[in-house]
Amino acid sequence: MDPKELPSNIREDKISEETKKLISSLPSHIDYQGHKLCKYQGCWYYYNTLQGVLNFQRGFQPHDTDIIIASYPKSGTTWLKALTVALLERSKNHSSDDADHPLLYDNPHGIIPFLEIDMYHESSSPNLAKFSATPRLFSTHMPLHTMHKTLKHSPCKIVYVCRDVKDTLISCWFYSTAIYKIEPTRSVLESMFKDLCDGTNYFGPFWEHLLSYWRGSLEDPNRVLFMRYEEMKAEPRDQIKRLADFLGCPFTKQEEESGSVDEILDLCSLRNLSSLEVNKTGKINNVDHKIFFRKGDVGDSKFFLTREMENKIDMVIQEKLQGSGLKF
Ligand code: PAP
Repeated sequence: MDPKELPSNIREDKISEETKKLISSLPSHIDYQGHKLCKYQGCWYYYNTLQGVLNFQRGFQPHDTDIIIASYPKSGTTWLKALTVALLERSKNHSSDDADHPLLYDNPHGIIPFLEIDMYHESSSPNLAKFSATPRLFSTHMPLHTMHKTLKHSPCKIVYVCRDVKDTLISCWFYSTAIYKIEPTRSVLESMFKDLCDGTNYFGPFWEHLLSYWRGSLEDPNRVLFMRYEEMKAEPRDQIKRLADFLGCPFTKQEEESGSVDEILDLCSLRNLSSLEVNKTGKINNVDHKIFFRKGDVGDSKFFLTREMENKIDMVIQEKLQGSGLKF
């Protein structure tokens, strides 16, 4: 595959001489497609992503009202972004059936870009003119500790969504093979499974990722909201109200009575978003929008992982999360 057809975050064409030097001193790993990763501040990145992380750390100036949507990849980011946009659009008097609603014209990832992947991947001082409205909405797959220094004195809000890691593995298997335009074979799955368990995958180890936000949410629950994909699926009304409360835009009694909660859930449903023209045909960073929408089922992994694979992941989770209070 021509490297230019790859998403830019996987490539290694944006790294500075200084970053090259840094990379030569870091632990390294190669993924199943031969792409190189390195471990920086406890987390594995493809080289261009590392450059984006460094640029972010150097240049990002948080505003008090910023909102950052954070996640480990394939945990429900697209859904959470859509819900956040829809909740905040209410203050602009946009109801979910307005013809000019932003979700009808752009993919949630286009509306809320990733800091390290989209915004800071080329420079530590990107043009933020597009972000003049308040609150500014950003997203990230970086672990919380990597943003610690940059956000230390900021009261900005962070919403983290996590998901059963077995389901994220299967979701990632289908997503990454779709990007590379290869078959989702067993041998690819086995290789991704090994990297996941060894903690050597992109944005891994997953347990460090989960724990950084889990601890952050315990230390400062007004600043970090910890959500779960499975709870959002099981009790969507309660979870969207929880999100609205945290973001400081709770539903009024009148809104609840007029069905506004369900309208937003319908607008942001996988079925609805994936049926929109913009998500059937558009692209972001060389990735077809439609690849972000697949099944969205809880427990899908049981159809693809062997019992041994499930047991191994469960064992790793149990061992690594022990004593943290975080359970799956
Ligand atoms: P990202 O890390 O690339 O941003 P992310 O959105 O976190 O991906 O995860 C994609 C998963 O969320 C997919 O799960 P699956 O592969 O198991 O099906 C995708 O189907 C699911 N998803 C996307 N949009 C929605 C939605 N509106 N509601 C529920 N699940 C969704």
